[in-house]
Amino acid sequence: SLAVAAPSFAQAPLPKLVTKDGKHALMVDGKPFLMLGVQANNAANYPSQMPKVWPAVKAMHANTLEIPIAWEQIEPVEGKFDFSYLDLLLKQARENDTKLVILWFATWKNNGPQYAPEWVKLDDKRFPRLINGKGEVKNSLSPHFRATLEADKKAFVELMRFIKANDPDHTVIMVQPENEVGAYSAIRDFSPTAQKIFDGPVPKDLLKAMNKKPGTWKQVFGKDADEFFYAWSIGRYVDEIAAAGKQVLPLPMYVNAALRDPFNDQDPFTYSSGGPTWNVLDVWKAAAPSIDALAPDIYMRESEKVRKTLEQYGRPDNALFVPEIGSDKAYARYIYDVLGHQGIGFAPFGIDYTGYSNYPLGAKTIDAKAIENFAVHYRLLSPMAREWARLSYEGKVWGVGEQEGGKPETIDLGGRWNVRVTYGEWQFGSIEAPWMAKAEKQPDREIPDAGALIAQLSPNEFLITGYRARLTFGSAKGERFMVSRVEEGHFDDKGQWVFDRLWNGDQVDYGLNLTTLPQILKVKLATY
Ligand code: N0T
Repeated sequence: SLAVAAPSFAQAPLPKLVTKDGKHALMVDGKPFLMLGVQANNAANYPSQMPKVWPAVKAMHANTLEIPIAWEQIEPVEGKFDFSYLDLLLKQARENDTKLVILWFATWKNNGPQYAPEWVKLDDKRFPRLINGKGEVKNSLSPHFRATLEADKKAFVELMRFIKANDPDHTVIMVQPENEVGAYSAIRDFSPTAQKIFDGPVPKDLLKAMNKKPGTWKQVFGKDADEFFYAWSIGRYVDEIAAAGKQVLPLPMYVNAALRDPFNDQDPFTYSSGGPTWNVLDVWKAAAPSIDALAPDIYMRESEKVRKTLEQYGRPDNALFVPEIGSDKAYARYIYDVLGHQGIGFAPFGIDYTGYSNYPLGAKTIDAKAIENFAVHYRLLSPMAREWARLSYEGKVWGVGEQEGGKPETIDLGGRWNVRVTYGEWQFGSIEAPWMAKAEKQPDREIPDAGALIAQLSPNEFLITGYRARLTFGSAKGERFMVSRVEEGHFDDKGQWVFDRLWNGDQVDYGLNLTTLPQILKVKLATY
């Protein structure tokens, strides 16, 4: 056989979002990557703040930092670009062995153009704002004006050029064009320019995607017409910017969403209308083919709502990615739900020591204690992050965060086996057993903080880990079975499994109790 020498151009492979059989992986350095992220506060994007950011990234055991780059920062004067901050950020990220997600704060940052340069946000004539249904001019730029789109696109392309030229090893793994796009207190732009487009025909691509017959927006979409029109308009706008950036450097790009009520129809006047909320995901998919994922920013604490949101955004045609979630303890357990829904990444918002906190959305203060609420999970997961990402992409995985009240639940593991997850147990006995009635309750059970992960390794073999949860395997069909082998081990720094010991006796008699220690088990089931 011929031994062909590998070519010597050691170009690192480009990060990429891939999909196979409806499952997704974020490929980094050519292999599935699990992003254990943090997002820095909005105004953390200056050299003066970085010494307050990196220690928080370290304390979290995060592998990725999401951080803004503001349009006003790179193009303070039209046509004159300054990438000194990004240059420093790239160097420091490499020194800190941390990947980056760049957040492009430009035309829209939570509906407004606050991060656009003054030459944009103070020039109403050239860059018109929208007019809502009541005839009020709002502080949100309209997506219907070419000048705004061209200006934003030009700056974004410069940004991507800088990344391409200065990041050959792909420290930057994803880019988020804009931030929580859409408009508050307006369903769409009602300016004469917008109205004219609205009164025209629905574009063919959208008709096809939504399986609709031709007509005007009102005729085709009825009561949803205003919001669908706005979602389409913003989607096309963002898509053109993303596509131009990808021409330069095709990094994965996603759009983050300020959410609406996950269960009920909510008046779009009361949320960020036009953004990729669950009711317009198909509109966005058709409008923005250059966008790899539509991603929920989660600021709801109830597990019912969070789980519903994960179902809505984790689809065969949409990789689940949570680029923002609240920073207090009640949110930390959702890492397990996100991974259970084959999520590719997770990032609590506002994690740095710059002194800001967004309570009541998140924690009252961001300090070592607040960070530790998440770090316990990242410490557990980071040595196995690559392995988990591979199993999630190629195999079958499950995961649950503790629900309110520590409600137990049983997970079906594909037909033959199931596993019951219970909380608040001591390692010995069962809190449901009458003879345990006098035992004390487990401490620190007010805020749910537990969770469990399960991955199938072979038909009768599972990898499990988690935090403060008991896992009890069962036979779905009532077969006579036993847990025949429970191996505790860990992943070394190359991601190789290392055997530590077998669990047996007390360690297995009352289910498999995962505590606050980082424990990973390989469990074999057998019938007799
Ligand atoms: C987020 C963050 C930052 C249930 C808020 C959340 C970030 C942006 N917006 O700190 O501004 O840049 O993406 C909006 C949440 C709306 C309130 C939901 C109440």
